[in-house]
Amino acid sequence: SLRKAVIAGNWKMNKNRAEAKALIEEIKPLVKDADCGVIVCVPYTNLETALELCKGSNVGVGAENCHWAKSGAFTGEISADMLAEMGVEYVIIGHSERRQYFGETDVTVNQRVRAALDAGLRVILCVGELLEQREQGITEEICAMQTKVALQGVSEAELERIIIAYEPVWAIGTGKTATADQAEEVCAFIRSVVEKLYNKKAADALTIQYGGSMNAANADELLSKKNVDGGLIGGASLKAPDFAAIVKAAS
Ligand code: 3PY
Repeated sequence: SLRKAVIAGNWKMNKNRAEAKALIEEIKPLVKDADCGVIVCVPYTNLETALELCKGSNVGVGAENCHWAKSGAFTGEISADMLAEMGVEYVIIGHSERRQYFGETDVTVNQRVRAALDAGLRVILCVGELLEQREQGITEEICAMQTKVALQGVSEAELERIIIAYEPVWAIGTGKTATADQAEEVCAFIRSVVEKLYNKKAADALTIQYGGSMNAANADELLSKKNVDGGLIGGASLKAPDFAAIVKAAS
């Protein structure tokens, strides 16, 4: 890739506090010389622990979602301002599990992206097609629509705080990985969508990750592609040696 890669772990709903502490303590020395960005996105309950342990290191800390309102009667939700105030730097928005199980739509994804940017956060924005959509031949239409709606009202300057993660839904938690060519094809397509929305310079500077069962065994090939600028890592981010191997592949 032409751009510096970013490897981000998406822990999902895993790890209690003690486990989080142990995992981060194991990850830190393994990735300290990484020549790529390294981020761990952890459950809300582990953010304070992660921030404390990652302070002064090359490991950034992210949350896995945020609400779009600044505050209010939204029982159970966490605002972008609350995350920023803690010192959190990144937030994943629009992961397919949120779209599938929690009613997330392109519109609410856009609202959350706006809130995160307004709070000063950096966003890992997830887009990707379902298996039936790929089979119907509408992968590009779906990814273009998700990207365009999510970026509505986002300025070129703000785009610098966004990473897009292309995550084909059929490759998430299934153990199925897109081939490197499939990943490259869609990441390049998403970059072309961003170029049309903004310009070539902005599109060339944008980090576009692949996500969906990226692991220590397949990372090298996926990351060798010129439009794949890193990965959003599910299961393999829960084991320090595996996560570190992916970081090494990206360095
Ligand atoms: C996966 O690899 O399963 C992911 O969902 C990464 O976000």
